[in-house]
Amino acid sequence: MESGQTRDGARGGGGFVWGAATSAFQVEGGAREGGRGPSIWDTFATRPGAIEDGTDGQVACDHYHRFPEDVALLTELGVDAYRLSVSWPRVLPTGVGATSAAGLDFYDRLVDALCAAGIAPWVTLYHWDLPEALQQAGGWAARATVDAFADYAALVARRLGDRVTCFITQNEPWCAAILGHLEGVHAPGHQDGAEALVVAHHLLLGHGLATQAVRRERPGARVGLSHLYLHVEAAGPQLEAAARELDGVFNRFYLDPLHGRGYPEDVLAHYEGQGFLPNGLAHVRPGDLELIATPADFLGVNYYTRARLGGPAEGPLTEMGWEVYPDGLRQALLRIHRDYGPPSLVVTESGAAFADAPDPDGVVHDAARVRYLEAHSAAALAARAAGAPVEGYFVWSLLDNFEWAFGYTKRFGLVRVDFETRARTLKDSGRWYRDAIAAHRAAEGGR
Ligand code: IFM
Repeated sequence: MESGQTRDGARGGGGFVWGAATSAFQVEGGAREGGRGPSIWDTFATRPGAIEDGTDGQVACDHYHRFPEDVALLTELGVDAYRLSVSWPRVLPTGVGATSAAGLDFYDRLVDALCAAGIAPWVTLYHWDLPEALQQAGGWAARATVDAFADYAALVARRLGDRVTCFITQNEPWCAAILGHLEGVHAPGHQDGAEALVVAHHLLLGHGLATQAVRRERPGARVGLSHLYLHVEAAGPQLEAAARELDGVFNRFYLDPLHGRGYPEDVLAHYEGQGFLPNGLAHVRPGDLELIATPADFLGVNYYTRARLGGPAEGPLTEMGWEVYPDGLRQALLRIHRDYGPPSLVVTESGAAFADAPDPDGVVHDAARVRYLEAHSAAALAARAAGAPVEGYFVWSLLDNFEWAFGYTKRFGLVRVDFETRARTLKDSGRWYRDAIAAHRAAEGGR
Protein backbone atom coordinates (compact mmCIF):
# COMPACT_ATOMS: atom_id res chain seq x y z
CA MET A 1 0.00 0.00 0.00
CA GLU A 2 1.36 3.41 -0.93
CA SER A 3 1.78 5.99 1.76
CA GLY A 4 -1.19 8.32 2.10
CA GLN A 5 -3.66 5.55 1.37
CA THR A 6 -5.87 4.07 4.03
CA ARG A 7 -6.40 0.36 4.46
CA ASP A 8 -9.52 0.73 2.35
CA GLY A 9 -7.61 2.41 -0.46
CA ALA A 10 -9.16 5.78 0.17
CA ARG A 11 -7.16 8.87 -0.49
CA GLY A 12 -5.57 9.04 2.86
CA GLY A 13 -5.68 10.10 6.43
CA GLY A 14 -8.22 7.52 7.53
CA GLY A 15 -10.93 10.15 7.42
CA PHE A 16 -14.48 10.18 6.14
CA VAL A 17 -15.04 8.19 2.92
CA TRP A 18 -16.83 10.03 0.12
CA GLY A 19 -18.14 7.80 -2.61
CA ALA A 20 -20.57 7.16 -5.41
CA ALA A 21 -22.49 3.96 -6.08
CA THR A 22 -24.03 1.92 -8.88
CA SER A 23 -25.04 -1.69 -9.41
CA ALA A 24 -24.17 -4.10 -12.18
CA PHE A 25 -27.56 -4.66 -13.77
CA GLN A 26 -28.42 -0.98 -13.66
CA VAL A 27 -25.33 0.25 -15.52
CA GLU A 28 -23.33 -2.49 -17.19
CA GLY A 29 -25.26 -3.66 -20.24
CA GLY A 30 -23.09 -6.13 -22.16
CA ALA A 31 -25.80 -8.58 -21.27
CA ARG A 32 -24.74 -11.21 -23.76
CA GLU A 33 -21.01 -10.64 -23.68
CA GLY A 34 -18.25 -12.75 -22.25
CA GLY A 35 -20.52 -15.70 -21.68
CA ARG A 36 -22.72 -13.89 -19.14
CA GLY A 37 -25.77 -15.94 -18.25
CA PRO A 38 -29.24 -14.41 -17.93
CA SER A 39 -30.37 -13.04 -14.59
CA ILE A 40 -33.88 -12.88 -13.17
CA TRP A 41 -34.01 -9.24 -14.22
CA ASP A 42 -33.37 -10.15 -17.86
CA THR A 43 -36.32 -12.52 -17.65
CA PHE A 44 -38.55 -10.15 -15.69
CA ALA A 45 -37.95 -7.33 -18.19
CA THR A 46 -39.47 -9.46 -20.96
CA ARG A 47 -42.76 -9.71 -19.06
CA PRO A 48 -45.28 -7.36 -20.68
CA GLY A 49 -45.90 -4.32 -18.51
CA ALA A 50 -43.22 -5.19 -15.94
CA ILE A 51 -41.01 -2.23 -16.83
CA GLU A 52 -42.71 1.15 -17.13
CA ASP A 53 -41.05 2.20 -20.37
CA GLY A 54 -40.75 -1.30 -21.80
CA THR A 55 -36.94 -1.22 -21.62
CA ASP A 56 -34.40 -3.68 -20.25
CA GLY A 57 -30.78 -3.89 -19.13
CA GLN A 58 -29.26 -5.20 -22.34
CA VAL A 59 -27.19 -2.05 -22.92
CA ALA A 60 -28.05 0.15 -19.92
CA CYS A 61 -25.25 2.74 -19.55
CA ASP A 62 -22.87 0.48 -21.47
CA HIS A 63 -20.55 0.65 -18.48
CA TYR A 64 -19.27 -2.77 -19.55
CA HIS A 65 -17.48 -1.06 -22.43
CA ARG A 66 -17.24 2.49 -21.14
CA PHE A 67 -15.92 1.87 -17.63
CA PRO A 68 -12.63 3.73 -18.30
CA GLU A 69 -14.68 6.86 -19.01
CA ASP A 70 -16.64 6.28 -15.82
CA VAL A 71 -13.49 5.85 -13.77
CA ALA A 72 -12.29 9.15 -15.24
CA LEU A 73 -15.55 10.75 -14.08
CA LEU A 74 -15.03 9.35 -10.59
CA THR A 75 -11.54 10.83 -10.66
CA GLU A 76 -12.96 14.18 -11.68
CA LEU A 77 -15.35 14.02 -8.74
CA GLY A 78 -12.44 13.23 -6.43
CA VAL A 79 -14.26 10.44 -4.59
CA ASP A 80 -12.40 8.16 -2.21
CA ALA A 81 -14.45 5.11 -3.10
CA TYR A 82 -16.73 3.63 -5.71
CA ARG A 83 -19.39 1.11 -4.75
CA LEU A 84 -20.02 -1.32 -7.60
CA SER A 85 -21.70 -4.68 -7.66
CA VAL A 86 -20.48 -7.86 -9.25
CA SER A 87 -23.01 -9.53 -11.51
CA TRP A 88 -23.29 -13.11 -10.28
CA PRO A 89 -24.31 -14.48 -13.73
CA ARG A 90 -21.43 -12.64 -15.40
CA VAL A 91 -18.86 -14.54 -13.37
CA LEU A 92 -20.85 -17.77 -12.89
CA PRO A 93 -23.26 -17.95 -15.83
CA THR A 94 -25.52 -20.57 -14.23
CA GLY A 95 -24.84 -19.49 -10.67
CA VAL A 96 -22.74 -22.52 -9.76
CA GLY A 97 -20.00 -24.56 -11.38
CA ALA A 98 -18.16 -23.21 -14.38
CA THR A 99 -16.87 -19.67 -14.13
CA SER A 100 -16.63 -17.20 -17.00
CA ALA A 101 -13.03 -16.13 -17.52
CA ALA A 102 -14.18 -13.08 -19.48
CA GLY A 103 -16.57 -12.09 -16.71
CA LEU A 104 -13.92 -12.32 -14.03
CA ASP A 105 -11.48 -10.44 -16.27
CA PHE A 106 -13.96 -7.61 -16.61
CA TYR A 107 -14.02 -7.04 -12.84
CA ASP A 108 -10.25 -7.41 -12.69
CA ARG A 109 -9.87 -4.62 -15.19
CA LEU A 110 -12.44 -2.43 -13.48
CA VAL A 111 -10.85 -2.91 -10.06
CA ASP A 112 -7.38 -2.31 -11.50
CA ALA A 113 -8.54 0.92 -13.13
CA LEU A 114 -10.04 2.12 -9.85
CA CYS A 115 -6.94 1.26 -7.85
CA ALA A 116 -4.74 3.00 -10.41
CA ALA A 117 -6.89 6.10 -9.91
CA GLY A 118 -6.54 5.86 -6.10
CA ILE A 119 -10.25 5.02 -5.71
CA ALA A 120 -11.21 2.22 -3.33
CA PRO A 121 -13.59 -0.33 -4.86
CA TRP A 122 -16.37 -1.31 -2.47
CA VAL A 123 -17.92 -4.46 -3.88
CA THR A 124 -21.52 -5.52 -3.42
CA LEU A 125 -22.00 -9.23 -3.99
CA TYR A 126 -25.76 -9.34 -4.48
CA HIS A 127 -27.64 -6.40 -5.93
CA TRP A 128 -30.66 -8.41 -7.13
CA ASP A 129 -29.43 -10.04 -10.35
CA LEU A 130 -29.79 -13.70 -9.40
CA PRO A 131 -28.71 -16.10 -12.16
CA GLU A 132 -31.87 -17.26 -13.92
CA ALA A 133 -30.70 -20.88 -13.70
CA LEU A 134 -30.85 -20.64 -9.92
CA GLN A 135 -34.33 -19.16 -10.10
CA GLN A 136 -35.38 -22.16 -12.15
CA ALA A 137 -34.16 -24.29 -9.27
CA GLY A 138 -36.27 -22.37 -6.75
CA GLY A 139 -34.43 -19.06 -6.41
CA TRP A 140 -33.90 -17.59 -2.96
CA ALA A 141 -36.78 -19.68 -1.65
CA ALA A 142 -34.50 -22.71 -2.06
CA ARG A 143 -31.91 -23.23 0.63
CA ALA A 144 -29.40 -24.44 -1.98
CA THR A 145 -29.23 -20.87 -3.30
CA VAL A 146 -27.79 -19.76 0.02
CA ASP A 147 -24.93 -22.23 -0.28
CA ALA A 148 -24.40 -21.23 -3.92
CA PHE A 149 -24.20 -17.61 -2.80
CA ALA A 150 -21.52 -18.39 -0.21
CA ASP A 151 -19.47 -20.22 -2.87
CA TYR A 152 -19.86 -17.30 -5.25
CA ALA A 153 -18.82 -14.86 -2.50
CA ALA A 154 -15.68 -16.92 -1.89
CA LEU A 155 -14.89 -16.90 -5.60
CA VAL A 156 -15.15 -13.10 -5.80
CA ALA A 157 -13.10 -12.62 -2.64
CA ARG A 158 -10.41 -14.96 -3.97
CA ARG A 159 -10.24 -13.14 -7.26
CA LEU A 160 -10.61 -9.50 -6.19
CA GLY A 161 -9.75 -9.52 -2.51
CA ASP A 162 -6.09 -8.65 -3.07
CA ARG A 163 -7.33 -5.19 -4.13
CA VAL A 164 -10.77 -4.94 -2.53
CA THR A 165 -11.06 -4.57 1.22
CA CYS A 166 -14.74 -3.74 1.66
CA PHE A 167 -17.47 -6.18 0.66
CA ILE A 168 -21.22 -5.71 0.94
CA THR A 169 -22.97 -9.07 0.96
CA GLN A 170 -26.60 -8.18 0.29
CA ASN A 171 -28.19 -4.98 -0.90
CA GLU A 172 -31.58 -4.20 0.67
CA PRO A 173 -33.02 -7.62 1.56
CA TRP A 174 -36.44 -5.99 2.10
CA CYS A 175 -36.63 -5.06 -1.59
CA ALA A 176 -35.47 -8.42 -2.89
CA ALA A 177 -37.85 -10.31 -0.60
CA ILE A 178 -40.92 -8.10 -0.49
CA LEU A 179 -40.92 -6.25 -3.82
CA GLY A 180 -39.79 -9.39 -5.63
CA HIS A 181 -41.85 -12.09 -3.90
CA LEU A 182 -44.84 -10.42 -2.23
CA GLU A 183 -45.64 -7.34 -4.29
CA GLY A 184 -44.39 -8.83 -7.55
CA VAL A 185 -43.07 -5.52 -8.88
CA HIS A 186 -39.44 -6.66 -8.91
CA ALA A 187 -37.92 -9.85 -10.30
CA PRO A 188 -38.88 -12.63 -10.11
CA GLY A 189 -42.36 -11.06 -9.90
CA HIS A 190 -43.99 -13.43 -7.43
CA GLN A 191 -46.90 -12.55 -5.14
CA ASP A 192 -46.63 -14.98 -2.28
CA GLY A 193 -46.22 -13.70 1.26
CA ALA A 194 -45.08 -17.05 2.67
CA GLU A 195 -42.41 -17.35 0.01
CA ALA A 196 -41.30 -13.75 0.64
CA LEU A 197 -40.54 -14.51 4.29
CA VAL A 198 -38.57 -17.63 3.43
CA VAL A 199 -36.64 -15.55 0.89
CA ALA A 200 -35.97 -12.82 3.48
CA HIS A 201 -34.56 -15.43 5.83
CA HIS A 202 -32.38 -16.98 3.13
CA LEU A 203 -31.05 -13.58 2.07
CA LEU A 204 -30.02 -12.87 5.66
CA LEU A 205 -28.56 -16.34 6.03
CA GLY A 206 -26.69 -15.76 2.77
CA HIS A 207 -25.23 -12.63 4.35
CA GLY A 208 -23.93 -14.61 7.32
CA LEU A 209 -22.46 -17.41 5.24
CA ALA A 210 -20.96 -15.04 2.69
CA THR A 211 -19.40 -12.96 5.47
CA GLN A 212 -17.66 -16.06 6.78
CA ALA A 213 -16.69 -17.21 3.27
CA VAL A 214 -15.14 -13.84 2.40
CA ARG A 215 -13.20 -13.77 5.66
CA ARG A 216 -11.93 -17.32 5.12
CA GLU A 217 -10.51 -16.22 1.76
CA ARG A 218 -9.38 -12.79 2.90
CA PRO A 219 -8.87 -12.46 6.63
CA GLY A 220 -8.27 -8.71 6.28
CA ALA A 221 -11.54 -8.02 4.48
CA ARG A 222 -14.27 -5.83 5.95
CA VAL A 223 -17.77 -7.14 5.38
CA GLY A 224 -21.24 -5.70 5.92
CA LEU A 225 -24.76 -5.56 4.51
CA SER A 226 -26.69 -2.59 3.10
CA HIS A 227 -30.08 -2.08 4.70
CA LEU A 228 -32.75 0.13 3.16
CA TYR A 229 -33.83 2.21 6.12
CA LEU A 230 -37.27 3.78 6.23
CA HIS A 231 -37.63 6.53 8.79
CA VAL A 232 -41.16 6.13 10.13
CA GLU A 233 -43.09 8.80 12.02
CA ALA A 234 -46.65 9.00 13.27
CA ALA A 235 -48.39 12.32 12.68
CA GLY A 236 -50.45 11.80 15.84
CA PRO A 237 -50.49 9.59 18.95
CA GLN A 238 -53.30 7.39 17.57
CA LEU A 239 -50.89 6.23 14.87
CA GLU A 240 -47.99 5.24 17.10
CA ALA A 241 -48.90 1.53 16.93
CA ALA A 242 -49.13 1.59 13.14
CA ALA A 243 -45.78 3.39 12.98
CA ARG A 244 -44.19 0.75 15.18
CA GLU A 245 -45.59 -1.96 12.93
CA LEU A 246 -44.25 -0.32 9.78
CA ASP A 247 -40.86 0.22 11.39
CA GLY A 248 -41.00 -3.44 12.37
CA VAL A 249 -41.62 -4.86 8.91
CA PHE A 250 -39.18 -2.48 7.27
CA ASN A 251 -36.35 -2.09 9.75
CA ARG A 252 -36.48 -4.31 12.83
CA PHE A 253 -37.29 -7.51 10.91
CA TYR A 254 -33.81 -7.22 9.35
CA LEU A 255 -31.79 -5.27 11.89
CA ASP A 256 -32.81 -7.39 14.90
CA PRO A 257 -31.61 -10.76 13.54
CA LEU A 258 -28.49 -9.16 12.08
CA HIS A 259 -27.61 -7.97 15.56
CA GLY A 260 -28.30 -11.20 17.39
CA ARG A 261 -31.85 -10.59 18.59
CA GLY A 262 -33.70 -13.00 16.32
CA TYR A 263 -36.89 -12.02 14.54
CA PRO A 264 -39.01 -9.53 16.50
CA GLU A 265 -42.05 -11.23 18.04
CA ASP A 266 -44.48 -8.45 17.16
CA VAL A 267 -43.52 -8.59 13.48
CA LEU A 268 -43.81 -12.37 13.42
CA ALA A 269 -47.28 -12.02 14.94
CA HIS A 270 -48.15 -9.45 12.29
CA TYR A 271 -47.05 -11.77 9.49
CA GLU A 272 -48.80 -14.70 11.11
CA GLY A 273 -51.98 -12.64 11.08
CA GLN A 274 -51.54 -12.11 7.37
CA GLY A 275 -51.20 -15.85 6.79
CA PHE A 276 -47.55 -15.53 5.71
CA LEU A 277 -46.24 -18.10 8.20
CA PRO A 278 -48.37 -21.19 7.46
CA ASN A 279 -45.59 -23.44 8.76
CA GLY A 280 -44.42 -21.11 11.48
CA LEU A 281 -40.64 -20.78 11.45
CA ALA A 282 -39.99 -24.24 9.99
CA HIS A 283 -37.62 -22.65 7.47
CA VAL A 284 -35.40 -21.36 10.29
CA ARG A 285 -33.04 -24.19 11.15
CA PRO A 286 -31.00 -24.53 14.33
CA GLY A 287 -27.90 -22.38 14.02
CA ASP A 288 -29.35 -20.04 11.37
CA LEU A 289 -29.85 -17.12 13.69
CA GLU A 290 -26.28 -17.40 14.93
CA LEU A 291 -25.03 -17.37 11.36
CA ILE A 292 -27.12 -14.33 10.48
CA ALA A 293 -25.68 -12.56 13.52
CA THR A 294 -22.08 -13.17 12.44
CA PRO A 295 -20.49 -9.91 13.60
CA ALA A 296 -20.14 -7.52 10.69
CA ASP A 297 -17.47 -4.85 10.27
CA PHE A 298 -20.00 -2.20 9.30
CA LEU A 299 -23.65 -1.72 8.53
CA GLY A 300 -24.55 -0.01 5.26
CA VAL A 301 -27.51 2.32 5.51
CA ASN A 302 -29.39 3.24 2.35
CA TYR A 303 -31.64 6.17 3.09
CA TYR A 304 -34.02 8.03 0.82
CA THR A 305 -37.14 9.22 2.64
CA ARG A 306 -39.50 9.00 5.59
CA ALA A 307 -42.99 7.57 5.93
CA ARG A 308 -45.19 9.98 7.86
CA LEU A 309 -48.29 8.07 8.88
CA GLY A 310 -51.56 9.97 9.06
CA GLY A 311 -50.22 13.21 7.73
CA PRO A 312 -49.09 14.82 4.52
CA ALA A 313 -45.48 15.05 3.49
CA GLU A 314 -43.95 18.26 4.79
CA GLY A 315 -40.99 18.45 2.45
CA PRO A 316 -40.87 18.48 -1.34
CA LEU A 317 -41.26 15.23 -3.24
CA THR A 318 -38.71 13.70 -5.57
CA GLU A 319 -39.60 12.23 -8.94
CA MET A 320 -40.17 8.90 -7.15
CA GLY A 321 -42.84 10.60 -5.05
CA TRP A 322 -40.60 10.27 -1.99
CA GLU A 323 -40.57 13.08 0.56
CA VAL A 324 -37.26 14.90 0.99
CA TYR A 325 -36.55 14.60 4.71
CA PRO A 326 -32.84 14.87 5.49
CA ASP A 327 -33.21 14.83 9.25
CA GLY A 328 -34.52 11.27 8.93
CA LEU A 329 -31.00 10.21 7.95
CA ARG A 330 -29.46 11.83 11.02
CA GLN A 331 -32.11 10.22 13.21
CA ALA A 332 -31.67 6.84 11.50
CA LEU A 333 -27.92 6.77 12.08
CA LEU A 334 -28.28 7.80 15.71
CA ARG A 335 -31.08 5.30 16.32
CA ILE A 336 -29.13 2.41 14.77
CA HIS A 337 -26.07 3.42 16.78
CA ARG A 338 -28.11 3.57 19.98
CA ASP A 339 -30.27 0.46 19.46
CA TYR A 340 -27.86 -1.87 17.69
CA GLY A 341 -24.34 -0.49 18.08
CA PRO A 342 -22.66 -1.77 14.90
CA PRO A 343 -18.93 -0.99 14.93
CA SER A 344 -19.26 1.30 11.94
CA LEU A 345 -22.03 2.85 9.87
CA VAL A 346 -21.69 3.75 6.22
CA VAL A 347 -24.34 5.57 4.20
CA THR A 348 -24.05 3.26 1.21
CA GLU A 349 -26.82 5.02 -0.76
CA SER A 350 -28.25 8.53 -0.64
CA GLY A 351 -29.72 10.35 -3.57
CA ALA A 352 -32.76 11.52 -5.45
CA ALA A 353 -34.44 11.22 -8.82
CA PHE A 354 -35.44 14.45 -10.46
CA ALA A 355 -36.61 15.10 -14.00
CA ASP A 356 -33.56 17.15 -14.90
CA ALA A 357 -32.76 17.83 -18.51
CA PRO A 358 -29.92 19.61 -20.29
CA ASP A 359 -30.38 23.26 -21.21
CA PRO A 360 -29.72 24.33 -24.83
CA ASP A 361 -25.99 24.42 -24.09
CA GLY A 362 -26.09 20.87 -22.79
CA VAL A 363 -25.64 21.88 -19.14
CA VAL A 364 -27.75 20.12 -16.51
CA HIS A 365 -28.77 22.50 -13.73
CA ASP A 366 -30.11 20.03 -11.18
CA ALA A 367 -30.45 22.44 -8.29
CA ALA A 368 -32.95 20.22 -6.45
CA ARG A 369 -30.44 17.35 -6.36
CA VAL A 370 -27.72 19.71 -5.12
CA ARG A 371 -30.00 20.75 -2.26
CA TYR A 372 -30.86 17.13 -1.53
CA LEU A 373 -27.24 15.98 -1.38
CA GLU A 374 -26.10 19.01 0.56
CA ALA A 375 -28.73 18.42 3.24
CA HIS A 376 -28.30 14.65 3.42
CA SER A 377 -24.50 14.66 3.55
CA ALA A 378 -24.77 17.30 6.29
CA ALA A 379 -27.20 15.01 8.14
CA ALA A 380 -24.69 12.15 7.97
CA LEU A 381 -21.94 14.40 9.28
CA ALA A 382 -24.23 15.69 12.01
CA ALA A 383 -24.87 12.14 13.20
CA ARG A 384 -21.12 11.56 13.18
CA ALA A 385 -20.54 14.71 15.20
CA ALA A 386 -23.17 13.50 17.66
CA GLY A 387 -21.26 10.29 18.26
CA ALA A 388 -22.49 7.74 15.71
CA PRO A 389 -19.51 5.99 14.05
CA VAL A 390 -20.40 7.16 10.55
CA GLU A 391 -17.54 6.24 8.27
CA GLY A 392 -18.68 7.40 4.87
CA TYR A 393 -21.32 8.62 2.47
CA PHE A 394 -22.00 7.25 -1.01
CA VAL A 395 -24.22 9.09 -3.48
CA TRP A 396 -26.75 7.02 -5.36
CA SER A 397 -25.90 7.21 -8.14
CA LEU A 398 -22.83 8.01 -10.17
CA LEU A 399 -24.86 7.65 -13.38
CA ASP A 400 -28.46 7.93 -14.49
CA ASN A 401 -29.34 4.28 -14.90
CA PHE A 402 -31.93 1.51 -15.15
CA GLU A 403 -34.24 2.19 -12.22
CA TRP A 404 -35.71 -1.31 -12.09
CA ALA A 405 -39.48 -1.37 -12.76
CA PHE A 406 -39.28 2.31 -13.78
CA GLY A 407 -36.80 1.59 -16.57
CA TYR A 408 -34.94 4.70 -17.64
CA THR A 409 -37.70 7.12 -16.58
CA LYS A 410 -36.05 8.13 -13.29
CA ARG A 411 -32.70 9.86 -13.19
CA PHE A 412 -30.61 9.61 -10.01
CA GLY A 413 -27.18 10.42 -11.46
CA LEU A 414 -24.50 12.96 -10.67
CA VAL A 415 -23.79 12.33 -14.33
CA ARG A 416 -26.44 12.49 -17.02
CA VAL A 417 -26.53 9.59 -19.46
CA ASP A 418 -28.11 10.11 -22.85
CA PHE A 419 -29.73 6.73 -23.43
CA GLU A 420 -29.60 7.18 -27.23
CA THR A 421 -25.87 7.86 -27.48
CA ARG A 422 -24.71 6.83 -23.98
CA ALA A 423 -22.88 10.17 -23.78
CA ARG A 424 -22.10 11.24 -20.22
CA THR A 425 -22.47 14.83 -18.92
CA LEU A 426 -21.47 15.90 -15.43
CA LYS A 427 -24.45 17.65 -13.85
CA ASP A 428 -24.28 20.67 -11.54
CA SER A 429 -24.72 18.17 -8.68
CA GLY A 430 -21.54 16.41 -9.80
CA ARG A 431 -19.64 19.68 -9.72
CA TRP A 432 -21.16 20.49 -6.35
CA TYR A 433 -20.14 17.07 -4.97
CA ARG A 434 -16.58 17.50 -6.28
CA ASP A 435 -16.30 20.88 -4.52
CA ALA A 436 -17.94 19.63 -1.34
CA ILE A 437 -15.53 16.70 -1.09
CA ALA A 438 -12.56 18.97 -1.66
CA ALA A 439 -13.79 21.47 0.92
CA HIS A 440 -14.41 18.72 3.48
CA ARG A 441 -10.99 17.26 2.90
CA ALA A 442 -9.36 20.66 3.28
CA ALA A 443 -11.25 21.24 6.52
CA GLU A 444 -10.15 17.83 7.80
CA GLY A 445 -6.55 18.82 7.36
CA GLY A 446 -5.81 18.98 3.69
CA ARG A 447 -5.56 15.31 2.84
O1 IFM B 1 -31.82 2.21 -7.72
C1 IFM B 1 -32.05 1.73 -6.44
C2 IFM B 1 -30.92 0.85 -5.98
O2 IFM B 1 -30.70 -0.21 -6.87
C3 IFM B 1 -31.23 0.26 -4.64
N1 IFM B 1 -31.60 1.30 -3.70
C4 IFM B 1 -32.57 2.26 -4.10
C5 IFM B 1 -32.19 2.86 -5.45
C6 IFM B 1 -33.24 3.91 -5.87
O3 IFM B 1 -34.51 3.34 -5.96
